[in-house]
Amino acid sequence: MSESSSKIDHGLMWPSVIVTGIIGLLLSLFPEAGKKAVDNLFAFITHDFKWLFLLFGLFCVLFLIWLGMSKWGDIKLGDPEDEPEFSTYAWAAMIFCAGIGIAIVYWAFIEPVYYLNTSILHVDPAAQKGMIGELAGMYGQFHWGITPWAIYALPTFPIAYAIHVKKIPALRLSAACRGIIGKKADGAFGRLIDIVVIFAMIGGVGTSLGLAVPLGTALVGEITGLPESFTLQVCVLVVWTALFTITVWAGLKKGIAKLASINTYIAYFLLIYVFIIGPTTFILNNWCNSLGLMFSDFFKLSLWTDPVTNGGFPEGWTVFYWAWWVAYAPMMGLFVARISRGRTIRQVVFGELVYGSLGCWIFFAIWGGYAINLQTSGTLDVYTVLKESGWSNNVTIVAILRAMPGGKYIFIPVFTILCSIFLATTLNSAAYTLSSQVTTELSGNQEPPRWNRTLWGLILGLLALGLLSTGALKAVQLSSIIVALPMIPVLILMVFSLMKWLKEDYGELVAAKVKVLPPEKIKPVI
Ligand code: NM2
Repeated sequence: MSESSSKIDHGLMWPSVIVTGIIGLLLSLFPEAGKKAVDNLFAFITHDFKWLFLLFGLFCVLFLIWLGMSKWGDIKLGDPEDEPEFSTYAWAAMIFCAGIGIAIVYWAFIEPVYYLNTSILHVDPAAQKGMIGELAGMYGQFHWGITPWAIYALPTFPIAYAIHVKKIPALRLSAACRGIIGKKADGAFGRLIDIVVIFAMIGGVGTSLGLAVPLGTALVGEITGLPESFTLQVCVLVVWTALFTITVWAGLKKGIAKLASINTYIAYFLLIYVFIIGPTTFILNNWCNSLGLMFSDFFKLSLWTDPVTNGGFPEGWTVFYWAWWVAYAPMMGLFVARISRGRTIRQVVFGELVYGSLGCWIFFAIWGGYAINLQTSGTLDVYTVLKESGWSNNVTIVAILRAMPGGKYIFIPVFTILCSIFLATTLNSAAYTLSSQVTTELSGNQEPPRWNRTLWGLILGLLALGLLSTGALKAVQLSSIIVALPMIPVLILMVFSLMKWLKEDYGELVAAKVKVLPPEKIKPVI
């Protein structure tokens, strides 16, 4: 684990650090002007490009299903004798934990609450209460299901093919575009791609931090009785960043990995807890129903732009989510590619889509179902709590948790631990990936320099501070949306690169392959 021979690519590192630092500072110093700029940009990108985000999401699903089912699906990501390094369970669990963090615990309770009184797909919430209740459950499954996981999975294949088959040490995404851009990957064009990727990661993490810090503050406030304020948020952010900095500095990488695995048990506990206090049958019925609605309307949901009334639903939700996953896609692609050597394209496509979606569906089915039931059963008017708190997600999440039996003394404290660990692990892997992106000559078992990882942690903290100063959820969402836009063409380039490589290497084999098993290989009927 030596750090000595690694070099920093200054041309990549400093522009990204400086630009992010300046944005963070400007937003903190001029929150009002920042908020205006955010509103305008948000409206512009999400409105003018919503078709692009939606089409891209659907493209990812269709392309991957085709790829997995086609003859290319048989191709192994590795040498013929390579066997998968991890068991399928461990592999799926690692993918899920790497891809999902604070975001799901944040949205699973609160997202359906918004839908309970919103006109979605032109259904009038006042006139069609039953339908709106059902859509509230369904949309959670849609927004956290196949499409987002397909967005995550897309870059995995070009990267994995580059690393395991072409043997290019593709720590950078420009290398995975080589099939199409060739030598240009080493020049200005390659650098442009890598800068887009770095900003995508920064923007995506900015959204996660921007959501997590106020939630953490609200939870700390609930436990300690301190009133929620911007100052308390800053304190929480500073403590979190400081803790993170100390762990990186002290080289507690193993410690963080351990914390991450403990966190999965905490998550299981909190899921089972809510499933049991239930109402269990409502949760199961509602989940079953949601999946039905989602599958039957999949194309309509995937492409709904609301072009005539422009009510803002696709922009505020679907487009935002797709963008957020796009922003995280390079990081996930690099990670999943690394752990997937020895698996076939088909195994990885369907493994990631199925296990990933299933994991998210369970969170939304249980926690989201619980929140919907509070409203529809008349136990707690969560929608009114949300509205009267001035659309404060945090106040509403705390109210939902407090309504549970044992909410205050069991669920909330454990939930707070869950959130803190998730945040630490997300911040840690982001700082780690960012610094390996700007470090050259890093071999497989080397770590990027410690100061560099710490600096990234601090810069991300500064960005979060800026986003929080505007006090606007839109600023936090925009952080992902703005970086995802240029990331889409990069991802498409990678797909072309992959297809070119596959045809070059396997074209003839795949075309000639006749798959008939010899009779002795057919298992006898018992
Ligand atoms: N995604 C899954 O904050 C986090 O949980 C990281 C975010 C892209 C919405 C992942």
